[in-house]
Amino acid sequence: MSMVKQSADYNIAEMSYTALQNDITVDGDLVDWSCSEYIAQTPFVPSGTQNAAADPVVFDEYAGGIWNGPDDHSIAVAFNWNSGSLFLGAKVIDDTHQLSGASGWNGDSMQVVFADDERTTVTHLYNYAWNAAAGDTVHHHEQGADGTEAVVTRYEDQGATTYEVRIPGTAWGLEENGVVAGLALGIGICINDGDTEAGQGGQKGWSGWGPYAAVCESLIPDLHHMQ
Ligand SMILES: [Ca+2]
Ligand SMILES: [Ca+2]
Ligand SMILES: [Ca+2]
Repeated sequence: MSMVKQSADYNIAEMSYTALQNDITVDGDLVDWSCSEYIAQTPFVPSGTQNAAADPVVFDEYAGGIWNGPDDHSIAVAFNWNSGSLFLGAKVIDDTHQLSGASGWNGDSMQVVFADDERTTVTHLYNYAWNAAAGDTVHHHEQGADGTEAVVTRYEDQGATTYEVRIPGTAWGLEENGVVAGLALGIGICINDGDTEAGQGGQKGWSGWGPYAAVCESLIPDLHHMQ
């Protein structure tokens, strides 16, 4: 099992990840991810408030958002699979939890985009968030099959939020328990931050792994490759 990380001089096209085969319980407790390699704070070209010629960042401020450093927002993401499912796990360090309504993107939330292995066609767009007011996890299946499971948990005392998501292999047209080693797909993860300080509510910036594929789905080359 291995993961190819970006080179020191940062080439976005080199980023790929080989997921571990592992059974994950979708319950908000990341203890079952302990053997997984996490991708954390990967740089990306910003365009929320800058242009594509800007240096890569680990957080892109947007719409007046201000990033105060890792305690404000920082992420680690991992992937596992078993015969029935692809699993996504994320831990987000975040000083305050804020979500506007029951949105899947306007505030603290995770947006996931999948594409085909050639990274030319978006196949799935899924958004998840913790809706504290309702005491429930938001599932927003924007594109692709329904039937994903997600638990988003806010640990207020730790200033942290976890995301655990199960996407059934049937969402890719595979048979029940038809996921096998060697399958590959394109993936982008965008994790948004909104905060409770004045003027910081809603989608005020993001980090992620190829986040522009999720925020702006026309930027397919931003997607990474996973098998
Ligand atoms: Ca778990
Ligand atoms: Ca924050
Ligand atoms: Ca937040």
